Amino acid sequence: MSEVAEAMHGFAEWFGRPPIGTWSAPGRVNLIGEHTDYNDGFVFPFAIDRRTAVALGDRDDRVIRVASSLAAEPVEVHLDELAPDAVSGWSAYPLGVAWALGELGADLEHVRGVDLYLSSNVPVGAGLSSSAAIECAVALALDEHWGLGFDRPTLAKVGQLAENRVVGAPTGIMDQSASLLGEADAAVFLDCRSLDADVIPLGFETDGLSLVVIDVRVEHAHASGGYAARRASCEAGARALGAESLRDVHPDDLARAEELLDDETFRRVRHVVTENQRVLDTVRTLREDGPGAIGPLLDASHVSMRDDFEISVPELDLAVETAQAHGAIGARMTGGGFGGSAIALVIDGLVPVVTHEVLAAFAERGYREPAVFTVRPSQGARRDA
Ligand code: GAF
Repeated sequence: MSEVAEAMHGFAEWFGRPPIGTWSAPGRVNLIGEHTDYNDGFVFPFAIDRRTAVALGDRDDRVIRVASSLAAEPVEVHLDELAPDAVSGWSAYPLGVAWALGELGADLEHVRGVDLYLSSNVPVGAGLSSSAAIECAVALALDEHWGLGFDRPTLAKVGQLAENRVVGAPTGIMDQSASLLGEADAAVFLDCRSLDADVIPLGFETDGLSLVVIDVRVEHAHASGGYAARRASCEAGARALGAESLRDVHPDDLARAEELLDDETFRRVRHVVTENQRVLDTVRTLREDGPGAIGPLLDASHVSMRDDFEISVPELDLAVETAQAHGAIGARMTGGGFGGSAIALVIDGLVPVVTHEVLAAFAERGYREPAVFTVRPSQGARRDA
């Protein structure tokens, strides 16, 4: 059953009536541009063919009730009591979105409550933004149902605000932008300072290329630890260099940065500065020479994350190195790091070889068996029924 059919079915089972509408939003793979979004930089992610669906029914009172295939019991909250600390656990994502809509200007005093049922086939903890998929599906559903009229860039901010303030993860705007703005066979080239977005055809299918995801099944959490520490280092680096953000530091400034900064902060800064340039180079290379030519930029991005930003783990390095050694055009870890997934751009015919070799390499090292599968650049959030 598709996630849309499952959401409609689950809704009817829990709430005893059919939903009045069903919306869905995808997870994402970031092709390149990691930890650049909260530095006002450039990213180049795409929406994937794994989605979260939300079925919605109206109510006569002002209660929001959410149920999910992933949770044993529904959670409910009165609209007058929505606040960042009033919700926790998995329901912080959908209920946080309802709160964030109000923060960004929606008049929630005159809307009625809703029942929501969520169903997803975006793997959780794989670094493919299952959280953004929930946020964006719910944001679009509530926006349309309540007639709020927010545009998609604003809905992306709603999802980010829910994640930052309600879930408590200091993340940027990339994942929600990919989930809301993505299109089939294309990636979203986003300037995270101006929020200008350009949807650029990838041409994977016409050029006979597949995007292989290797979920190394090492769990990460962006609400704690390394992610926030990296963000703090970037902000400290920008301050020390007298820049508003690392977006304003350019490759030519790195020699001066090396003199001014301690070694660790310098390497954090160098990653962001060179990664921004790699995003621009990837977009240009894609346009001029096609997707088969972007491999070296993906490879260089991984080295930078491994050595300078230090967000890779041995399992991600093994996935990348094995894919490269067996014919991948390019490979890198994707997402926030410390676990999650690696991606490899592979000629269609070599997918079975890369898959086999990655599984064999993990078995030989005694690592947990990774999940290896292909994803297709797909349409962003939409109403399905
Ligand atoms: C996570 C965050 F949610 C994004 O905002 C981004 O910073 C990414 O890590 C790293 O590029 O997915």
